[in-house]
Amino acid sequence: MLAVTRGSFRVFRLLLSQQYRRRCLRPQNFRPSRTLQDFRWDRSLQMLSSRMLHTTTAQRGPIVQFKLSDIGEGIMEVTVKEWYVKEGDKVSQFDSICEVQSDKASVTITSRYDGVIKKLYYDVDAIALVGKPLVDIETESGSELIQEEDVVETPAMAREEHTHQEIKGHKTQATPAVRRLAMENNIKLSEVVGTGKDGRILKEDILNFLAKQTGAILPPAPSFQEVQIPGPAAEAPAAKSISTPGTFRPTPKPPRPAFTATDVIEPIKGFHKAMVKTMSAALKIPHFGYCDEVDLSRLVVLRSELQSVTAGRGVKLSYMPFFIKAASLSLLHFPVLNAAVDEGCQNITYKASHNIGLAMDTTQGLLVPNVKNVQLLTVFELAQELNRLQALGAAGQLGTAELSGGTFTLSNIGSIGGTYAKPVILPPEVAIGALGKIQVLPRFGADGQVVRAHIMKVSWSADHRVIDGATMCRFSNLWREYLENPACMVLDLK
Ligand code: CAO
Repeated sequence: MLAVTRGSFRVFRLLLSQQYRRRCLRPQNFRPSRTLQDFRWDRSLQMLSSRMLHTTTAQRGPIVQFKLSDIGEGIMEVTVKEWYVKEGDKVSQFDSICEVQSDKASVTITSRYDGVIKKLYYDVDAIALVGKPLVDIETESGSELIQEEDVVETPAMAREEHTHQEIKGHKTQATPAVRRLAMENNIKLSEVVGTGKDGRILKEDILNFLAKQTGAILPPAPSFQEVQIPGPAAEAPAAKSISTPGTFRPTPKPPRPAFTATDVIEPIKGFHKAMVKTMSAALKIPHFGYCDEVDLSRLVVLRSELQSVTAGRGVKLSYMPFFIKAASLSLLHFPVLNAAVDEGCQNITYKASHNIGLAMDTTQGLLVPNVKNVQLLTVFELAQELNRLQALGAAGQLGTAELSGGTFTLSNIGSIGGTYAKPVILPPEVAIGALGKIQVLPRFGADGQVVRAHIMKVSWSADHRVIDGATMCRFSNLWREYLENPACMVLDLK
């Protein structure tokens, strides 16, 4: 089961990591070969005819037929996931028109024009083809200027400014002024958490983002509170004096049972289609499985002591920063586990950075953002970064920067409630660990007495073509030792 589910976030991570080229929708009459002079002449004619027809067409401009342009990566078709407009709706520039999904990413199409939607070419869930019309917009008479930008060969920067397809799994709402501010500061909107209505990105959000990037000191993470994942974790007081392992996120309401009289067949598309491909690729890897249990009793005490400290600094401290840091410290001794192999397994690259991915249950489903350069971070910095990633995940705004470049993965299935798992490696990585829930169980203490111990099962998978069982086992032992004796981590922390 985990193997199948695991595939979904592998797909997101692997495929979203590929850099999309941003493209714009072009009106049907777009002719790249036309010069600026041609255009000015055309425009004079348009203005002249507009004046001549003043009484009948004063408020209306031409109907522009948008085609779905090439969005790269060899994508020839997309699924229309949602229309944000209907025929007859007024739209302004940058208003979202629809969400389409390829087998590699979701793309929000936004309007290039002020005008009225005249025709939608597809129903929801229909397949839209690249190069074919998507929507007709009757432009307003003042929209000639915008057409000019379509027709004139624009330099790369200007083209970027007028990008109307945005790669992300989430509809980003922001005014043109905010988009401009983001662009001028080289900020991707997909990486900004919007705090306005329905997640709209406000000017303050851009400024906050910028301040964080430049290291300016901000009040303790106020925006994090606003997008925190709901549930016990979010509601619990930040500085809990006792720790209660097993406080899991609430089980979501089970879907209503569905009874159908006949079998239902539906095509596999979008992310699921990509999951099929990536799962098939991953299963070519000979997986070596190794399981152990870790006694986290000392870590449970340590975390509960540190929780109030980090809370005072505006950061929530879970167990993940320790698991991740212990993994990084252990990877220093076993670099072959932080490696990548090429197709056909001809070469192995030992990665310098420990970019440790973590499976995350987000509003978009399972995603695997990674924490970059864990080898350089303190446990506190890791917690901070995890808070940021969780906030982005909760807001559906994890971007390519967070989702790409991972070198090793941990999947905390225990935070949902699982104990054991059989994780599937995310190619081209070579190892992955799945963490079970921390349970209070009886174990024998040093003097032979039965004691209450906080036990967590860990299940590793390694690519057996390049990693042998003994290496995996030694790595796991070292990782376990760090976690069972967290004070030892202090010795090895940079
Ligand atoms: N056992 C017991 N308790 C756990 C736990 C575990 N394995 N993992 C987390 N918890 C506790 C946390 O300590 C926290 O408790 P407190 O409120 O006392 O601090 C609470 O559960 C909620 O933690 P969290 O989920 O907010 O934070 P986290 O850093 O532990 O986990 C993340 C972060 C991203 C791993 C988690 O939010 C998440 O998305 N988990 C699901 C991952 C997933 O779906 N994996 C399955 C992939 S297989 O297809």
